[in-house]
Amino acid sequence: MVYLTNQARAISAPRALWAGDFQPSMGAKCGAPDRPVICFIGDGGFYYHLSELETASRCGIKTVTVVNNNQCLQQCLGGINRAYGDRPGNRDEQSKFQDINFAQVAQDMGVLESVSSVLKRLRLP
Ligand SMILES: Cc1ncc(C[n+]2csc(CCOP(=O)(O)OP(=O)(O)O)c2C)c(N)n1
Repeated sequence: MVYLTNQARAISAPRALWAGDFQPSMGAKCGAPDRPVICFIGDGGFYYHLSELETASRCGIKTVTVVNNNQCLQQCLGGINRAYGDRPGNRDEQSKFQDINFAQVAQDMGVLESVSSVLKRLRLP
C-alpha cells in the first residue's frame, strides 16, 4: 500500500494485473515535467519495455522506477500451473528470470541517478 499526499496522484495504482506501467509513467512525466513521477513495476513487466530506457535517456525523461526484482512472473504462476495441470515439463521455463542488476542496466543506458540525489530532487523526508 502506498499512501499519496499533497498533489501526488496515482494514475495506475488501482490496477492489480498490469505489466505495462513504465511507458505511461514516461508519458505522465512528459505531460507534467515539473512533477515527480514514480513507477512501481515487476521485473517481468519491466522487461516488456526495457528498450524505452533508451528513449528516456535520449529524450531526458526523468522518472523514478522501482522494480520489484523477484526474478519471476509471479502473477502468471496460477495460469501457468493451470495450463500444465498434471502434465510433465519444466514450468519454471515459463516464469523464472535470471538475477539481473537493473541499476547496472540503467547505468549502462545512461539513466541512473543516485538514490540520495533522487530523494533530494523529490524533496521526500
Ligand atoms: C502487455 C502485457 N502483456 C501481458 C500482460 C499479462 N501480465 C499481467 S501481470 C504479468 C507479469 C507480471 O510479472 P512481474 O512484472 O514480474 O510482476 P510480479 O507478478 O512478479 O510481481 C503479465 C505478463 C500484461 N498485463 N500486459
